Order: sequence, then structure tokens, then C-alpha cells
Amino acid sequence: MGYENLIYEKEENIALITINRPKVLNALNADLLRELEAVVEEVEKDGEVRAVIITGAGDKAFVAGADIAYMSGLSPLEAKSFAQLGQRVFSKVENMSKPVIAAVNGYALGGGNELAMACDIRVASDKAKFGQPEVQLGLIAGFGGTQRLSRLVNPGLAKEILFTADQYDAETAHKIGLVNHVVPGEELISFCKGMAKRIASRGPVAVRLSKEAVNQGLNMDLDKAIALEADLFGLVFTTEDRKEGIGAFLEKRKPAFNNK
Ligand code: DAK
Repeated sequence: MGYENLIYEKEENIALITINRPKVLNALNADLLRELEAVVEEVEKDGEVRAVIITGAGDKAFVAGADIAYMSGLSPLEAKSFAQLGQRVFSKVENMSKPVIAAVNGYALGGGNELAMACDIRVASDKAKFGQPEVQLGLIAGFGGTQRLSRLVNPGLAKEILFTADQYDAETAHKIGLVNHVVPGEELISFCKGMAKRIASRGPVAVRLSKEAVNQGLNMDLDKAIALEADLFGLVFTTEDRKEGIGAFLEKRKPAFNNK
């Protein structure tokens, strides 16, 4: 399928999705969100893809938030369905069976930070800036930000970020645990591709079940989450990939996983 607001590329078993509205710093409107939903569904169905990278077009922004001009024309009911659309799409990103890396190449504000937080792993360019400026517009975060932020960084920091609308540089975002790594801007995509390739070389079912264990476990009591891990551990023992991975180790060769 062709996309107008994003670029979809596939390099071997890595999918690269580039949010592409650079004139408005890749701000999110409903058309873009619908395309993001469609590409996520396309990637999810594609058995060849083992890892996904999401980034922004240009060197200035990952995503500078929801499109303020677009939002200004919405009725309350339209605003509700826009928030529901964003929440649905970001949940799809979060719950994809494949790992998703956000390559944060610049501003990640409001909905942009919320998109990055819906990804599994965040890597920032040293020029990236993070923040939730909604209160400056008289809004609150509408795409899951209040919840994902307070789970990722401590609740006090999340509240400070949400209440002040301050912008945070990449080093600070790293220090508080919002991003995993900070790399020079020109190395961002190659760094993320390197990580995606390492992930893609591991047992795909095991990677998928690891993601499921973390995501589902975070919403459970520890006892139930540990029980879920045991169930998934049992499940992974039924796979051909488990036989291949252990066999390859014992035979001192590289595993050739087949995602079964
Ligand atoms: N929306 C629309 N256009 C944007 C934009 C945005 N979020 N961010 C930037 N642009 C546009 C600018 O208007 C400008 O357009 P032209 O004037 O050239 O036509 C162009 O991109 C370049 O921006 P600047 O000229 O401003 O560039 P600077 O380098 O001077 O500044 C900046 C960069 C990122 C600091 C600045 O652009 C900025 O502050 N942008 C807005 C950041 C922001 O407040 N983002 C929105 C956060 S609120 C909800 C659903 C969702 C949400 C909430 C509720 N419900 C429906 C309930 C989420 C809301 C948000 O994400």
C-alpha cells in the first residue's frame, strides 16, 4: 500500500517507518494516524519482518506532537474520536508481536513523546528534545502519556514533566530512564539498525514471548506475572526454535531459527 504521510521501507527483515510531514515537524493528524495504523497492521502480518524502527523525517523532529492546527478545528466529539484513534494506534504499536525501536531524531513533544513511549526501546539523537507541552495549550496528554510516562520514569518526575511543560534534552531523558541510549545524530539510524539486526538474529518466538511477558506482566500482580512467565517458558519449550537454539549451542554453530 502507498502512504502519503509516512515512508515505509524494508531492509532484509527490518522494517523502517519514517513519519513524513517535515514541514510541520511531523505533527500527527488523523490521516497520518490512520496510515500509521495501516502500516503497523501490514508489518504485523509480514512474516519476514523481525524488528521495526520508527523515526521522523528531516533532522529537526521525531514528532512535534499532535497537529495543533488540525486539533483547533475539532468539535468535542471529534476531539474524542481523535484521542481514541491515537490511543488505539499507539496500543497497536505497543502490542505488536515484533519489537519496535523509536529512533528519536529531534523533537519528541506531546504526542511525539507518547509515540516514542509506545515503542519498546527508545534511542535518542544527541539533538533530541522531549516534553509533554499539553498544559501550555490548556490540554492534557491524550494519547496515553499520563499513564506510560508514569510507568517509565518515577511518578514524581512524570508529574513534573506533565505539569511544567518543560523540554528535556537527550542526556536528561537518558538519566531519568526515558531513553535507553543517546548517540550522535548521524549515527542514530545505523545504531538502531545494528540493534534491530541483533534482535532479528535471536529466536523470534522467544523475542515475541519476552515482549508479551513484560507487557502483560506490568499490568499484573508480581505473583501472577511470575506465573505468566512460567507458562510462557513452558510454551517456548514446545518450539522448534528452542530445539535449534540449544542444539546450535551444543554443536558450537550459529542457530538458524525458523520462527516456529
Ligand atoms: N502542530 C502543527 N504544526 C506544528 C507543530 C504542531 N504540533 N509543531 C510545529 N509545527 C509547525 C509550525 O507551526 C511551523 O509551521 P510554519 O509556521 O512554518 O507554517 C513549522 O512546524 C516549524 O515550526 P517552528 O517554526 O515553530 O519551529 P521552531 O524550531 O521555531 O520550534 C518547536 C520548534 C517544536 C519548539 C515548536 O514548533 C513548537 O513548540 N511546536 C509545538 C509543540 C507542541 O506544543 N506540540 C503539541 C503538543 S500537544 C488529545 C489528543 C492529543 C493530544 C492531546 C489531547 N485529545 C484529542 C483530547 C496531544 C497533544 C499534543 O501533542
